[in-house]
Amino acid sequence: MRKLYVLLFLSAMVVFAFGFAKFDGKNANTLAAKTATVEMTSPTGNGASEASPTYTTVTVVAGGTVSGTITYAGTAPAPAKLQVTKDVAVCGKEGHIDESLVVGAKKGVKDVVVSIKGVTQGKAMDALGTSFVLDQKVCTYKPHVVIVPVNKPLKILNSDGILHNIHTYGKKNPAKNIAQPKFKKELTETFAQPEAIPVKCDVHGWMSAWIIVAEHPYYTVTDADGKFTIADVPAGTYTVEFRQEKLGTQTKQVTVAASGTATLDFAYPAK
Ligand SMILES: [Cu+2]
Repeated sequence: MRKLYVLLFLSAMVVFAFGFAKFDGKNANTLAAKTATVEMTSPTGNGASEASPTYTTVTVVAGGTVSGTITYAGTAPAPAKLQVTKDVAVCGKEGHIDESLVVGAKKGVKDVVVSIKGVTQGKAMDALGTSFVLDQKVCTYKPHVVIVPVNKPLKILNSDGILHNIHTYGKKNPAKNIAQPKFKKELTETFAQPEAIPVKCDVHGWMSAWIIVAEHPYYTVTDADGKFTIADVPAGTYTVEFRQEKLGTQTKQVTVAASGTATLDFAYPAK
């Protein structure tokens, strides 16, 4: 009799397992979408409203493109030269400039973070890349602005063979203050909340960078000519945010047609 019970129990397990596997395979997208909806609307009242909105990957059919140029409407001063006051043998191999505002020959503004606000579904996060690196090289952060998705590892490299110190000043993410001695070529950090986080080195006061923690893949940074492109945008009307550390944050509306390209140029007023 007892054997019979065991047999029945095992049979039930097998049926359940197969049933679940089938459901899981066929309805994975539906399940993920439902879970996302529940999480976003759940009135838990325990601080969940501050959590990053859930992003769901879907197949973007006939996605459009937003592209444009961010300029400075005025004559920008040449970036200030920074004085190397420590570890000159390594840090002085190249000249250093203040990268907090870099305006190109045609007034294009470099390193403006461009993002589409409030996107909850669309292309895969991999559109931002699969490897995210902030290098410390000749005592400069490269790049000056790095985008990393939430909870994805950011590799922090020390290419200089001297002591650097990563000091992040997040408000939503815990601040980090990590010594990276010369033998520590690589360390990895993750960030759980979307935020623009200033980074400084306590050893070399002139070193400065930004880590942009992205909750969805519709983020980019302008190139040296101030140009940007964001592709595979589902058709619709969006608010696009421009963020520059010295010039501030601005938003603009844009409507993206299916398979279309919307041009969105913006000029920061002269300061
Ligand atoms: Cu340093």
